[in-house]
This record gives sequence, structure tokens and C-alpha cells, in this order.
Amino acid sequence: LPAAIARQHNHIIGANQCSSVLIQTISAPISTVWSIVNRFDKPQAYKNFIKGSKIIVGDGNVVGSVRKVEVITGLPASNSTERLEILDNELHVLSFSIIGGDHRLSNYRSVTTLHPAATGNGTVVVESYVVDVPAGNTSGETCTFVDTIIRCNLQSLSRIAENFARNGPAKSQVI
Ligand code: A8S
Repeated sequence: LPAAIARQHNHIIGANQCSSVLIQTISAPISTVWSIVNRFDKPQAYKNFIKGSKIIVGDGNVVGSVRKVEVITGLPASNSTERLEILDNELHVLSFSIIGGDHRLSNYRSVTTLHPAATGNGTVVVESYVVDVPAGNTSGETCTFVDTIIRCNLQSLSRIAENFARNGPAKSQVI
């Protein structure tokens, strides 16, 4: 990663934590991708494992806002409580941490940043995270689990943003 981007993803990694970075290129302008990513109140707009979300502190635009998300059935969890840590509409940075829920991801924090693609008017999305390795799991297992969820989210984001750029927002996405 270029140094300026790496700096935004420079997590402090404690003993018994794991961390990773995922990158997704999207053929849609940053403004389009950001309009989907910046909705802290509406993660289900592109995260397929989330079926609903409710803001319980703040308004979703101010740092310190908290959302409670409901996860689809069939996963080893039903909900998660998440705090907005960074929302920078100029630099296109969103970060949240997980502060509760009935799942096994403790001390999770992620950072998502958008960057113009080197050529054309596409977007490069960089998402990194750090999380505790749960008792009974290895750091490899933990990173594989989280990487899989984030990879699905970024692929879904890509599909939605590319459709949006081609056809305009779907009716269900117009707010
Ligand atoms: C995100 C990232 C993650 C979400 C995980 C890693 C989660 O929503 C799911 C399953 C779990 O076991 C943990 O950006 C939790 O949403 C899909 C409920 C937090």
C-alpha cells in the first residue's frame, strides 16, 4: 500500500489479536461508492449478513453514534452493537468498533477508506481490521472467518455501486 494509505490502516495489534487488510476495485466513481459506505445507519444496504439496523445513540453522522444490527439467521450470532469511530466525508474514511452483541468478535475495529483508481474513474476500497482471537481458536481461523465476511461485503458493495453507476439508484436505495 502507498504510505499515505497505509497510515490510515495502521492498527495497534495486541498480543492474541489478529489483523488483516482487504482491497476491492470497483468500476464506479468514489462519490457513488461513498454514498453507500457512509451510511452508518444503513449497513444492510450492502452487507448481506445484516437484515436490519437501528441507531441507538447519536444520529449516525456524528462520531460516537451507536447502531444495533440484526444478523440474518443461520450465523453463529444474532446481533451486534457498533460505535462510529471516524466519519470523514472529505478523505472518505469510515471506522467503527464493535462494543457488544451475542457473537465472539471482541475488541473488533475496522477502517474503510476509498481511493481513486490509478486509471479511469473507478474506486479502490481498502478495509482493514483488528480483533481478539477468541479462546479456543487460532489467529488463522479468526482472520479467515472475518476475511470471508468482509470479502462478501466488498463484493456486494462492488455489484451495487457498479449497478448504481450504470442505471442510477434502484428504487429501494432512494432515500
Ligand atoms: C462488518 C464486519 C463483520 C461483521 C460480523 C466482521 C458479524 O456481523 C457477522 C457474524 C458474526 O459472527 C459477528 O463490517 C458479527 O459487519 C456477520 C455479528 C459482528
